[in-house]
Amino acid sequence: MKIRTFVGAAACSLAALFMAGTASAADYKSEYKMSLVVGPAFPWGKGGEIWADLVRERTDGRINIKLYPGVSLVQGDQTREFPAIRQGIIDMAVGSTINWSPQIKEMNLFSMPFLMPDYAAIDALIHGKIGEKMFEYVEDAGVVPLAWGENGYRQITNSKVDITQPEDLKGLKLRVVGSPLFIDIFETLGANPTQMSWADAQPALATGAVDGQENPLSIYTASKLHEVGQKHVTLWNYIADPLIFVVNKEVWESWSEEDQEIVAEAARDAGKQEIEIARKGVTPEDPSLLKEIEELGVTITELDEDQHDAFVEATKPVFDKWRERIGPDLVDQALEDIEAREQ
Ligand code: X2X
Repeated sequence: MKIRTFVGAAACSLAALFMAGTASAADYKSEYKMSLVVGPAFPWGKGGEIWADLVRERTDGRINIKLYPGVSLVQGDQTREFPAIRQGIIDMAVGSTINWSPQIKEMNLFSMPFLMPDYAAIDALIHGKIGEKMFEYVEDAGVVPLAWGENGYRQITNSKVDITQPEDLKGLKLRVVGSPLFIDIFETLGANPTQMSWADAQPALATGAVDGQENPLSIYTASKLHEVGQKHVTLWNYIADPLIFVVNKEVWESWSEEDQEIVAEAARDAGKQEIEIARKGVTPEDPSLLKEIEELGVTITELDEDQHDAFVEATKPVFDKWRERIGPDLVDQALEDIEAREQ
């Protein structure tokens, strides 16, 4: 009797081992939760939706993903998204490098003022050595990175003045995102920045608690920021935040190799499409979105070279300070790769 129990138990644990190794269908959840700051009305959320749809189709429904925009799985606090992915509160995400910078300091690289002068520079970084390094940092933090996307060049908007020079920012109350680098940039420019989540930003703009904010124009239009007094837009291309498609590690390891490959390829396909959508209407070749914004009674200010250089000069102390914090080697590598980019 005793022997029989022992043999039975051994057979059971062998079976358990075997199951764990092959990721049987029984390990799959009926639904996987994808975190996003904004939903499919925005290029960013659209990218998440494309990824989820491709995965559902290509796995014949084995992997079924539900979108949670508004970072609702972390009560709207986007700076807590990355730890929640690590912990498994979130199964997968398409997240901005800005929002994960509090946990991975190297991600601040993309928020260095005036680092990336054009789209070719962004591409040189995300598809080059820097992109690989960033994926290593994500992996070291225990999360599986799969593909790049893009939120976009962040333009400054406000309810008071047409900004053409650093002095125009003096005393402006601005909502900024959750990395201290943004506080440094705007304090150096003489503004009065306050860090708050995107969820809190919109009511703060509507009530006039803050005068302005900075975000890509796709976020500006889809959120109808012209309706909350943001009638002055200045195109200064000071920062662009890439997006990263990721999966929680345990979830990843619970999938068969075949399904891992499907999810990874779908992320790359979705990322590529998302970047195209994010750049639509806001490039030198296709400025159609700018026209649409002007038709809403908004003033769009473009900087000439001297005006642009004045901002670069004014933010240089912040660049130098954060070069040390992020890691001089990483920043210098980025500068080198941008210098060598194909135009
Ligand atoms: O909060 C923002 O400004 C947003 C939506 O752009 C990010 O999540 C980085």
